[in-house]
Amino acid sequence: MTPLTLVIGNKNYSSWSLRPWLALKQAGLDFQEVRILLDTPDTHQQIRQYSPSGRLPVLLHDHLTVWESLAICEYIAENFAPDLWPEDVGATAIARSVSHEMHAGFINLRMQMPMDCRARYPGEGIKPEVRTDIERIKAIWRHCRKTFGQGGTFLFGQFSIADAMFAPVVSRFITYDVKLDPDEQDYSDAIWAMPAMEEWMASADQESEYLHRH
Ligand SMILES: N[C@@H](CCC(=O)N[C@@H](CS)C(=O)NCC(=O)O)C(=O)O
Repeated sequence: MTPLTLVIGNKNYSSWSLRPWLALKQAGLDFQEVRILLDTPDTHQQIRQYSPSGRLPVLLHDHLTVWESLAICEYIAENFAPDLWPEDVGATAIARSVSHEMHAGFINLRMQMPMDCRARYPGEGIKPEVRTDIERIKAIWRHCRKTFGQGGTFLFGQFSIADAMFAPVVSRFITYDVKLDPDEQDYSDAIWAMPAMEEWMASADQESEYLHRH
């Protein structure tokens, strides 16, 4: 198979990079990782070498360059790992709906509670508009777990792209100490306990760059 390369940002901060990285790991695919440091004087120039949008992550495969985290996850599923979506067509439709909702939305949460895996800022960032985002995310988790989650510990039972899309939110909820009800906590724990998440967090711990985002 032609090698896959995923170009990502700093693991501590790049929530968009985590999503396809997790999908590749869960699919058991070998891939090379190229890491570009965010917020340096030549970040933009370096990203532009790979990414037509000037954003990370980017997947390089064969002659193709695929950008946008969700499009990369879709490419991985279509070409190598169809079980990254649920088997059932209806469940897949909802998994896609919540994945797109995450990809396109929750701007307040993303602005006020940026991913910072190593840090702990309990209670910071919880403004009313962020609370609205949090409540919607928790409702999605509860609905998916209750309706589709019987076959495992993830939103649709087995791991899917929907879980990859929400994994950075789990990290944010830990950093900012967002209180969860028991069902929500069980889901958060399931994501946090994934060996691939542990691997990402361990690498984030090793990174020495510090971006001042607060
Ligand atoms: N919608 C994009 C968002 C990508 C994005 O914003 N990436 C950030 C890193 S997490 C980035 O490339 N920032 C580069 C910069 O701001 O110079 C996706 O889903 O991939």
